[in-house]
Amino acid sequence: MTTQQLRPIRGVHNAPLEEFYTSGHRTCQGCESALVLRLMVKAAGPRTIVLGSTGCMYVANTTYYSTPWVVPWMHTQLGSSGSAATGTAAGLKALMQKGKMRDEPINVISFCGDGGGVDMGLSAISASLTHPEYNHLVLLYDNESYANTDIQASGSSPWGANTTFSPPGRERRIMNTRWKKNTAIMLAHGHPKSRYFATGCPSYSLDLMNKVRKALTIGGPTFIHTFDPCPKGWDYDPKYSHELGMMAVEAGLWVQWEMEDGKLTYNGPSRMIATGRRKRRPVVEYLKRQGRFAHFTEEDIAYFQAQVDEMWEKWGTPGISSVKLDLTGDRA
Ligand SMILES: Cc1ncc(C[n+]2csc(CCOP(=O)(O)OP(=O)(O)O)c2C)c(N)n1
Ligand code: SF4
Ligand SMILES: [Mg+2]
Repeated sequence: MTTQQLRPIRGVHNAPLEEFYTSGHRTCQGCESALVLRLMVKAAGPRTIVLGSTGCMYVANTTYYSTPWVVPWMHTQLGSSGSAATGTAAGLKALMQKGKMRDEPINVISFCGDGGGVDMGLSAISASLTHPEYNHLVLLYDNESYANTDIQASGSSPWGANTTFSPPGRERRIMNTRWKKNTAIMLAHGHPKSRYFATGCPSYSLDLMNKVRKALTIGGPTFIHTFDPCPKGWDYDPKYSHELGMMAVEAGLWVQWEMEDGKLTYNGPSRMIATGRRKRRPVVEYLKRQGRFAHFTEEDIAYFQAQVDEMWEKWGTPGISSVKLDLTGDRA
């Protein structure tokens, strides 16, 4: 099956004016996950089918009899974004081959949250990435918690964050002792036949829209992971959503990259940091702006900074992957 040839958008002034995710949703003010979906489908255009797993972006978007979706949209189970993507792409292909529908390139995009993709549906996403015969994009929007059910910690929640699963106490301050899972590069390393993987952030809207376009144009199964500030779960004034996304990237906490046919490149500020043209901002500025880290002591902040420093200074691919090549370590 061929794909739509979606050309890169050169500058925000050239972004399409049409909206396919409009009014009718009930997400919080300043919800960056909602903005991700708006940019995603704006980039994809009208001949698109969207599938969405359970979470804020299902529940708040499709209250009974109201929806912001202008394109066809279907809900799928919390851990099923991968299987819904494969199944829909396979179904379309079969119908077209049998002549039961017009043979035309239709974008299939399946989205899930971090609970749905980093944790519960990881195996289904992995399976979907092993089927080069089907064209689809899985977009994982990461608000760093199971937000819809009241902000439980997920495998993508940051170390030390106050969530309903990890409330700081008098005896023990740090309850979430896990470091955020490195999902996108794990999937990129593990699925060599899939041609496109990327990270994104709605604070860099053009970059995100062009990544969606590239993923849909290149064909086969593709994957994008976005970083989405969430005013409710992260506890800050909604007007700072965009700024927080930029601060996370500038602190080197969230790294903007893409991998096309196995070639990995840094994008935007992450590229400047990786090439030494820009210094990372201290993480304390980012942490202090959010209520979920309000219990942090100087020692906690220093620990957090040290972990980020290690990502950039000790990892094999700075900020992205801890894997290092060592040809001297053979014990034989
Ligand atoms: C199998 C299953 N377990 C639990 C739930 C309850 N549930 C609905 S939404 C949700 C949170 C999903 O979190 P995430 O995927 O991160 O999306 P977000 O709500 O953060 O947008 C949970 C646990 C469910 N719908 N299905
Ligand atoms: S809780 Fe967070 S992710 Fe959910 S609608 Fe509100 S801002 Fe968006
Ligand atoms: Mg979530």
